[in-house]
Amino acid sequence: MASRFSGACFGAVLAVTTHPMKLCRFRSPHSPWPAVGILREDATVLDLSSVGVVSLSSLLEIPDLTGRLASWVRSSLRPLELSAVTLLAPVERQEVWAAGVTYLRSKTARMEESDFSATAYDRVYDAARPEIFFKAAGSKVVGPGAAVGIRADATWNVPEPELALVINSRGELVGYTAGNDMSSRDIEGENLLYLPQAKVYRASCALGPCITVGVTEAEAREWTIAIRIERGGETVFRGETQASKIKRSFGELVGWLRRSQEFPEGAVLLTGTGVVPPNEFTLAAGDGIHIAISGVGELANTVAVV
Ligand code: DO4
Ligand code: MG
Repeated sequence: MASRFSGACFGAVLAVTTHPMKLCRFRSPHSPWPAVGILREDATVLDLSSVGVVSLSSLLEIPDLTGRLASWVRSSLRPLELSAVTLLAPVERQEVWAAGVTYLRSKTARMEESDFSATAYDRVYDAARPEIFFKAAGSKVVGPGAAVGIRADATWNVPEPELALVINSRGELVGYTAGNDMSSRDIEGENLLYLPQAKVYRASCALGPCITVGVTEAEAREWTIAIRIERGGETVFRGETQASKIKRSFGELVGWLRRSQEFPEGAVLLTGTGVVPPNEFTLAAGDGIHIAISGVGELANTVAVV
């Protein structure tokens, strides 16, 4: 059964359907070009290039997306084994933005790390306008299995596991993926004006492994966001939160993102972190980061100094 409705909130149009499906970008030995596919529970991928899908961003513009995907699933597309393809970040030329201090845990952690900017975090948590910052050009985003970066000039580095909202050019919230908003806490804590340097550098953003479509905001808010960090075969940090703890609605966040600007290719919006490792923890080269969002899947990356 598919239920569908749309509504406007802060200028954002939210299109929601039931019928979750997972979309991915991948490279296969059959083509030199990245392709878009449907990732299935049986660990196979349906290559949508055979039905004329040339890009993820154009696919996300289709009005009855889940209906169209269902019809392609019913047609006899040849499945590829997941093990035979390489998953790529599910983003093309879309800009990636990030909301911050959307969980109480994030506000508390930022206030601890900084002296004179503590009140800024305190205020933005309760302010009408959320913190939203530019995170990455789509072309710079790291995909599943690749290395995320820690800055060579930073001493306190952490991953930020976040639910990411995927919107199309009309501002419709069409899907969800898992994201890592890598951050240098020493740089951010030294002075709030250094935030772009703490957040935007080589390989500072990872997304994947897929985009789940056909899920309402209410359903996505029931998801769990978990992280595990491995070092030398041992788990050195594990944490978990719930998307329901995000203070603002997704419509509100998307609405603020779209104020006075357009996204002709669509955009991705990270929704903030609710898991912060203890203050004495910092990432090291070679660590493994596993971010799992129920409803999306696991995004796994290694860490490299960049
Ligand atoms: O204000 C600093 C960044 C906040 C952030 O990235 C988060 O809360 O996830
Ligand atoms: Mg963040």
